[in-house]
Amino acid sequence: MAKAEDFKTNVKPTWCPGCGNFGLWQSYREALAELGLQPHNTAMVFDIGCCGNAANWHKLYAFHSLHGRTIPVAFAIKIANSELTVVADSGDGGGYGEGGNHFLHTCRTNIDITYIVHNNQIYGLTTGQASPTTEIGLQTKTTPQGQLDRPFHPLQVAIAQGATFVARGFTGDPMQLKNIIKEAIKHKGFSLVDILQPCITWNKLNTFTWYKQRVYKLEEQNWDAKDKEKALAKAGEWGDKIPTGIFYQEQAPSYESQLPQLKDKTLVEQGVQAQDISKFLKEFK
Ligand SMILES: Cc1ncc(C[n+]2csc(CCOP(=O)(O)OP(=O)(O)O)c2C)c(N)n1
Ligand code: SF4
Ligand SMILES: [Mg+2]
Repeated sequence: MAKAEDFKTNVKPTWCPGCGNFGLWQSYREALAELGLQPHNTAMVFDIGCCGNAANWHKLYAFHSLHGRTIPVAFAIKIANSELTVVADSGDGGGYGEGGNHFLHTCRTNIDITYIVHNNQIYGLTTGQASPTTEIGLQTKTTPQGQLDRPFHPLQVAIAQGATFVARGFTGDPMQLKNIIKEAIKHKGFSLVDILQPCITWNKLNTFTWYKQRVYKLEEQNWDAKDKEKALAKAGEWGDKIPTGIFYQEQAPSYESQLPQLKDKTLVEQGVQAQDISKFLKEFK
């Protein structure tokens, strides 16, 4: 049985002291251990960003991909070896901006991967530009007069696009966060966990205190996560009150479980054989 510490390398994190990412890192390790996972049967794909640097301090199959491209890599890993637990890990910039198209369309597939997004409402690593989730009015390096665009609502988008598990956590509540991550990984299908992760250096509005004053837990409100219409409305709640927890969950066959090519064996177990493609090439003559 792996312990939480078994998922940790001895590389020291370079995050700013006090960054919300520390809480998430801890919740991750505990969730993986409590699910009985092992470093050799868990793959995590990281984006480029402060969040993505965690590729260096997670001991498992860690892949540091390109900005906005965690989902396609995670998708491919799952198709190649459907027995692995696969997690894609991104920031709000990479996940909802550069990788927005992957996000939109993967919600529709129900591939069994978990998508964790560190939502600090800012481009952190590149020193504080506005991201898709930046609040209207926030002054950043790219919006010196204040952000004009309306923020992207990842949970509403995911529900509308057909995602079968949609949740929000907060790094200031590591216990709830761990439990959400566990449920997301256990879920058979595409799961989104958007995480409120304060960037203490570049986002001076959405601080720990700002979130603490607003967040409340759905599980304390007798929430029915099967009601899609209510989930869609609840996912739009943002302001004086910000709900956290599992907004929506439905059971449906996962993408890879419906592929006839994977019915008997995973792709990696099938080996590579030479195929005669001359018949197809003749069509182009
Ligand atoms: C295609 C591409 N565009 C832009 C960049 C530059 N870049 C690297 S990290 C980053 C910001 C990352 O922000 P986010 O995804 O929110 O992660 P955070 O650093 O906040 O955790 C940007 C713009 C890049 N590496 N590749
Ligand atoms: S810049 Fe922000 S997100 Fe990046 S490590 Fe520092 S506090 Fe964390
Ligand atoms: Mg960010």
